[in-house]
Amino acid sequence: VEASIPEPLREAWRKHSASEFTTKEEFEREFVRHVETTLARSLYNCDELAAYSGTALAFRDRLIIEWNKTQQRQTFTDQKRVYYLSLEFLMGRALDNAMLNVGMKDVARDGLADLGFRVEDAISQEHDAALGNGGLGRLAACFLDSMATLNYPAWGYGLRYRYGIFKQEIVNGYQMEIPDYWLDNNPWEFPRHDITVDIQFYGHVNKYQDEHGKTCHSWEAGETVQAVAYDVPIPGYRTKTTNNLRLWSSKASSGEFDFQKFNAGDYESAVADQQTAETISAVLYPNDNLERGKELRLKQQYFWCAASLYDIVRRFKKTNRAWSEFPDQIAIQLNDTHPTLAIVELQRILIDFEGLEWDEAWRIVTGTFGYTNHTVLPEALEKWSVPLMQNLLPRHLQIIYDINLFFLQSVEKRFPKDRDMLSRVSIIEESHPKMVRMAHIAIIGSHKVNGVAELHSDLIKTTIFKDFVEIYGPDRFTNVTNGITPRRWLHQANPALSALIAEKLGGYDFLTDLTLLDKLEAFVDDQEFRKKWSDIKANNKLRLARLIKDVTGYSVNPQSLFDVQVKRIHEYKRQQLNIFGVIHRYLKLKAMSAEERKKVVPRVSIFGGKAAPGYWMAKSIIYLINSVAAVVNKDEEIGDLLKVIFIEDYNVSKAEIICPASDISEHISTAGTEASGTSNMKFVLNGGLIIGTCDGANIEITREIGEQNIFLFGNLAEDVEDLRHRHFYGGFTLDPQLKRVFDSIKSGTFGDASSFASLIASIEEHGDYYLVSDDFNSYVETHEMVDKEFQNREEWLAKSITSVARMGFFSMDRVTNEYADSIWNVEPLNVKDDA
Ligand code: CR1
Repeated sequence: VEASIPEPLREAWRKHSASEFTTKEEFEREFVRHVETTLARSLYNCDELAAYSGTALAFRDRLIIEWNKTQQRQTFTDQKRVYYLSLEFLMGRALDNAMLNVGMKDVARDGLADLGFRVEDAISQEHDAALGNGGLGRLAACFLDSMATLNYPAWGYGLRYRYGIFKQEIVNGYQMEIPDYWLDNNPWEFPRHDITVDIQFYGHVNKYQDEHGKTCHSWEAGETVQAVAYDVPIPGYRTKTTNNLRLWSSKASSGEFDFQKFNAGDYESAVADQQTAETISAVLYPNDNLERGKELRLKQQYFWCAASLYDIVRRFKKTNRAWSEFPDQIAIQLNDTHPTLAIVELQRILIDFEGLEWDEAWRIVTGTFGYTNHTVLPEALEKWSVPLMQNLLPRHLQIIYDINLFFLQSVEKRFPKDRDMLSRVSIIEESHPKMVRMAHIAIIGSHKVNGVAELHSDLIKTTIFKDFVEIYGPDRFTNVTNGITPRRWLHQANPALSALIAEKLGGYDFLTDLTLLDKLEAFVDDQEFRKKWSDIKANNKLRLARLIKDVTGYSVNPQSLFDVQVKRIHEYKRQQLNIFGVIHRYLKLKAMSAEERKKVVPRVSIFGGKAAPGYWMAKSIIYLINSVAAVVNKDEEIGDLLKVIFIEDYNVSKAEIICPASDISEHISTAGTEASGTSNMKFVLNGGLIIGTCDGANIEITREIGEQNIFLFGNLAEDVEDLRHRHFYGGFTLDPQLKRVFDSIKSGTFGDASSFASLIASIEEHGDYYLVSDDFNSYVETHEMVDKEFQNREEWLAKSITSVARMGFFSMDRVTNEYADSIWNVEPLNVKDDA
């Protein structure tokens, strides 16, 4: 249907086309208009939440005007586009980001002040958009910011979960999960009730011959669910580009619901069906680095992949290009294996609906997709059982078998008689039941596979995907080390530091070219600059101390060394190593004389992070941290020398307060297990030093900032296998200091010892898979060095400034450009000022 207005009538449109506020008065007018009309409030009942909403709506109007223009521009120039498929987008709050990216925060601050509000209070009313678990989801959000900032024609595609990651409450030391219903008062999404796709499930496949005698397949659905698009505008920083994040919501398909059961008088079950359909997009699976093979999760994946591909293909078909041009026009990036079904779906569209031959279709598919691997942990690698897939997606399973057949035939030719190789690389694992290995489809169906930091990219080539390197050669595999957006993680989270840097560098250009930070090194010895730098850190620590007081009730001394570990709770991330280290410190303090204690650097050990609800060991770690906190924090003999804090419900908006306030942060995974880590970058960019293992991006951070500026400890990835072996076959004794820690736990110092028995047993008795004992001594000694060096405040400051100056490499913009050059082959769209 042509919905475009004919040319003679367009004049009236153009005359009245929406315009953007630019002055304080105009902002105020928009704000009051929205409060009075959109919100139906008045100056007599405008609270802070309404002030937030009024401000957000005024900014939303601006974004949507730019969004419209951007979409028109991108359609008009018809360049190659990028589609970033991610099951998680951990966006956090949008208002502050919109204000800063648009460059109107000061206007809003002044306007709100005239109307009786503080901009900070309005901002803090916003509920985080938390459609993700951890680093993988946050990386997707940083991508969106960067792609818009750099003017790439790029869309994100995801699911519109009704419930984001659960809200964590700590009750008597235990984690409790509260549903996160985040959609009330969310002004940032635009429902597109006209953009819907019917998605099939179950049913069977019909095989038939067409009029030319060709064998065809049609999938007769057993069930249909409707996908409805919701669009979220993504503003770039200081650019006219506002890109789109399209999230799909599930709904009963109208044909299904309305008439069949309803007319049969079965109203209740008709409504129940509707609810079943809606469960598909109801909830984000709360696991980080763990897959559990649940049917609903597979349904989510197919629902989202099928809807997104339908949308992408529809847009492509409007251009009337030949199918062979598809990979020249479209790059699709798979954020981990979660969207792997998109590969199968595109092949299905091309052969079942568009009538292409297999080989031609497959060339298009592999030319289009790129796959990013984010983990080598075996428990996180996705596998779906064949019977499950057969039942839910019968046609897809056939296509997967065909992909596998052609692939294995080609492998067999090159490696004749290597049956082991064939079974290792097969898409199908010959277990009971048989399993579909999603990573294998992702590799076979993509032209590039990348890891997210150098060590990790090397590891996937030499371990989990070794055979594929032999088959395809090393060129299919590449590395793109992760980054972070400096807009949110410096400018927004740490406005004072950003302003100080801007003052020295003569403006904010470093926010779009982070390598400019290197000019800061010239000021390392500038006394006045140092003083300001250190005052900013002190203020950020005060801000965190207030947050700590608010959420835990504990008062901490902001002069103490703030030692932070915030991230998902996981055995491989080793929060247990940290809390055992804290107990060791406590025991040492208790054994000291009053005289000795005077020389001690006071410390606050700060933890935060969620455990997957079904991850018992992670929950025990949280309980241990809180149990230690309960004992240590009220020990008057110890006082300020040691405080232990668990900040509940760690999320993006809390990270924005925590990252700028650390003196030291912990990135202490067992070597070889943390693919990259990205909070390590956030902490260093905000002037904190880090203690870490030689793992993930810690290694490249060290290379950039210099090893004198980081506290590295522990065994290397190359030694992990041998060490694990030793735990089982003798030659291993528990670290004696760790043993003392265990003894004190077992004696009941921190409450009922049985609560911590399995945690200790995993180390003492079950092989210490994460090598806590092996690294304990080196960890403790390194912390002693931290204490010592922190006392030399001038030296510490110099390290802090030097490190920030050398962090340019970790900008998400470098990451985005690398993907664009080496994987997507796309160019930014040139945005003219008058466009
Ligand atoms: C990794 O564990 C990495 C992020 C983003 C995570 C973390 O080290 O920084 O990805 N992996 O690349 C993950 O969630 C499912 O895998």
